[in-house]
Amino acid sequence: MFNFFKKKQDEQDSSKNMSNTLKSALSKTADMLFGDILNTFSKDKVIDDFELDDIEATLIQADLGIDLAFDAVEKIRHQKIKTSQLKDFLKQEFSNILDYAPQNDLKFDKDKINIYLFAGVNGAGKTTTIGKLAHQFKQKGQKVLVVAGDTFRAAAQEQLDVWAKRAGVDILSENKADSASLAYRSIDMARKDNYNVVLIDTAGRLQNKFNLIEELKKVKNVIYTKLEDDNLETILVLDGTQGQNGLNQAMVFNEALDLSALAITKLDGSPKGGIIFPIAKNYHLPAKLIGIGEKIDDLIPFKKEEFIDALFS
Ligand SMILES: Nc1nc2c(ncn2[C@@H]2O[C@H](COP(=O)(O)OP(=O)(O)O)[C@@H](O)[C@H]2O)c(=O)[nH]1
Ligand SMILES: [Mg+2]
Repeated sequence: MFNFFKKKQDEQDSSKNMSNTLKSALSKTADMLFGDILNTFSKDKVIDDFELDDIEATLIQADLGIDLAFDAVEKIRHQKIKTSQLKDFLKQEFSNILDYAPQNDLKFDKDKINIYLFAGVNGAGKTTTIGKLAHQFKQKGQKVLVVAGDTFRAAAQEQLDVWAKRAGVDILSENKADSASLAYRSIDMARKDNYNVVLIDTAGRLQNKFNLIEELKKVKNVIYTKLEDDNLETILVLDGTQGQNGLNQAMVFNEALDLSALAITKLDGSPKGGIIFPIAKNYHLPAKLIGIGEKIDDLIPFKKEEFIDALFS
């Protein structure tokens, strides 16, 4: 289904197909939330306590987290929301929650060197997301360098190499280098060879939290010392199937990197897209990219209205 849409997609009709693709990708989250909640009411009446408990449980199950679910249910109770008003109420409520995070696109300035530093636990989808994004930038005519900063596993570097070839972009990769020195050299290389997009991969061994944080801080500091402008995006990649674990990961990586964006992956296979809401509320961290499959085209920009519409369609 995704492929069918994609094959027909071109620049002109991409926005329409984008929302179809998003709807398909979010259908599991939407079904869980609203298949359950909204389809259980037959007649229009004020929502009762019993139903409020159901709504709260459903919101928690969809990974909104206990606090947001509780807040929403309390508002429904106090405002005596009727069953016919519930969908619009929740839509507005969800939209408001996302406003805790600044809603803007991925930073990009064609006249600068744009650095994108990716962090996240192993398996979250960092390398894949970098490959997809490299492809998108390349398609738009940018000169792209990917940096194999996950230096602990040879396989991780090889995997990025495969993506670089697929996207037709250059790679900076070196055995046994540390990620901070690679990041340092990547910026020199970008200046010298006129790359304007640099995508940096990193390791994600959360088991050794202290070392991981120190290493990431070092990478970020190196980048800061080399760049004059605010053209760095620090992106947390979260596996959308992991639900509430994402909150803890946001805390750890935010401490290390003062994150500026969220990429949420695997929403094609997950009823858990709801995690972006508590992350927006607690960390003011905006979702900017959504992974909806394993292929090179399966990455779409996050747009608040589209996301909410897809969730409530
Ligand atoms: N279905 C699906 N799989 C994904 C997506 N993004 C990544 N993956 C898969 O998740 C696995 C781990 O991804 P990888 O990029 O290696 O994660 P990393 O360890 O964070 O670099 C791979 O098998 C990817 O193909 C996505 O958006 N959807
Ligand atoms: Mg990787």
